[in-house]
Amino acid sequence: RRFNVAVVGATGVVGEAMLSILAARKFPVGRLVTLASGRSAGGHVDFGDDEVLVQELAGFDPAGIDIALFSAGGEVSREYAPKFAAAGAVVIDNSSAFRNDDDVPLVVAEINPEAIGQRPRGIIANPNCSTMQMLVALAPLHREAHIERINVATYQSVSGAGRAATEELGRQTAALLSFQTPEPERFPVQIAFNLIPHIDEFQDNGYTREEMKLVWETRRILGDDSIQVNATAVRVPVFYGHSEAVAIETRDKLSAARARELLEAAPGVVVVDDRSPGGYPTPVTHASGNDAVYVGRIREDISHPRGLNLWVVSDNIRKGAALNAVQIAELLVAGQGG
Ligand code: A2P
Ligand code: 11C
Repeated sequence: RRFNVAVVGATGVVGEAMLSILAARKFPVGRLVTLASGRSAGGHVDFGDDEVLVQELAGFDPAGIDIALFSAGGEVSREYAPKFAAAGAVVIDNSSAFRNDDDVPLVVAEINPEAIGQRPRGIIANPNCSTMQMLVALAPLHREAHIERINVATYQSVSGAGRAATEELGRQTAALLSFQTPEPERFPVQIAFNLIPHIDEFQDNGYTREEMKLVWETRRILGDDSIQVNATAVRVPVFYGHSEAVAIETRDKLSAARARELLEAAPGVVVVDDRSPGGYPTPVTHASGNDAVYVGRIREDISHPRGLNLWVVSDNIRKGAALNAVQIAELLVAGQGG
């Protein structure tokens, strides 16, 4: 059987990756519909060797669509995902619109695939990229030793903020190297040759929303409200690939050697941990354009008896967004989770 698939936000960085991953993994696509705003309707996007016409989302009739992959921002999802679901599609939504709703499963393919079966609203949420890669690495450690607390600092690439932000890093870098002073546009301050400790909106408690997503989403995906998460999310001048310095405290002692063993056996994880120059993953040398979550710098915390440190790097557009959405679609067509 083949499935009629809609990609909403098909011209964006995540939409483009969804199309390329659907084609590369030979997803059984029947009709493919690529949707975006009126700004890019009439243009074309690549799907394997084909070019597909981009249509405007507003006014599109979703009847007959089996699976809709949404990545056009929260507002678009809030308005259109329920309409696609009402027309019979299963919506896999990459925005943050429904992630905290109890009746919308929040799924990482390697961790809680069974959750896709409980989707009363016809919507499945794809986690935020920074949570996704962290939990692909931490879930096997949690199962073994029970994580009580996570301290994480993220180093997030500009592609997480979309195509325009990615272009801004390129433009600013070129301008600064030509002795010009560019005005910031998408980012609040200069991102080239800089770091910005601010992603998404500030909350009343002083954390940003990106930091709180690491708290909320971790608890939902691991199904454990007792896990404490303390996060600092930072934007860095890297194009593709988020990195995270993760420090966990476990209930049961977990040695670095055992953690390494668990991670080497974990689905979706590649351990790169040679303790030598270059023997660790970085966004450019390992993550960018690849599917895995790379883990290195595995070491016991010298300041805590049951603490462990990890360095986790992954392509935020692939495993962090598009790949996981396609993996969920594959679980659906394989009939797993009903
Ligand atoms: P468009 O190209 O027409 O602006 P990115 O995260 O890389 O910026 O991509 C965002 C994606 O979401 C793009 O495909 C963009 O389409 C799409 N998008 C943004 N706003 C809307 C909207 N109101 N309706 C449909 N698609 C939208
Ligand atoms: C970033 N994590 O890197 C964000 C992008 O909740 O889906 C994704 C925001 C979200 O900027």
